[in-house]
Amino acid sequence: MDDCIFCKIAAGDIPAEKVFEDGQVIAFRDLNPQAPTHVLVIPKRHIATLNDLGPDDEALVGHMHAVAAGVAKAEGFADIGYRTVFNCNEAGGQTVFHLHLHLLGGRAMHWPPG
Ligand code: DGP
Repeated sequence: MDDCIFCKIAAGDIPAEKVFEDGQVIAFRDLNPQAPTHVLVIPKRHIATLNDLGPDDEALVGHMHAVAAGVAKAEGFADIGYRTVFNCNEAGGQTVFHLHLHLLGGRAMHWPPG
């Protein structure tokens, strides 16, 4: 998508601090971190929201979680704990309409979330 900021990050047209990349996904640090570690895991292929997943995307979503768990381990907080979040559409707090999994770690999380 020409006007998608995360597609531009995936293409390398906009810089981001990448922490992981493979053929399917990129993980990079959030511009506006909400925790000591705040990483976004995105598919390289444009998918707007969770509602736009197709039946063939289920493995991709599982892979995104596995990548987040790997980053949590690499960042040193896998055992103490962390949070992963998909925001979906406006009421869910989504502001960038390219699927992304938030990985938040390095502090205690609260429940319920705001
Ligand atoms: P959400 O509200 O779930 O759509 O989260 C979007 C996140 O994306 C938000 O935490 C800020 C982050 N973000 C927006 N633009 C950029 C950018 O250009 N670079 C990086 N690294 N993060 C961005």
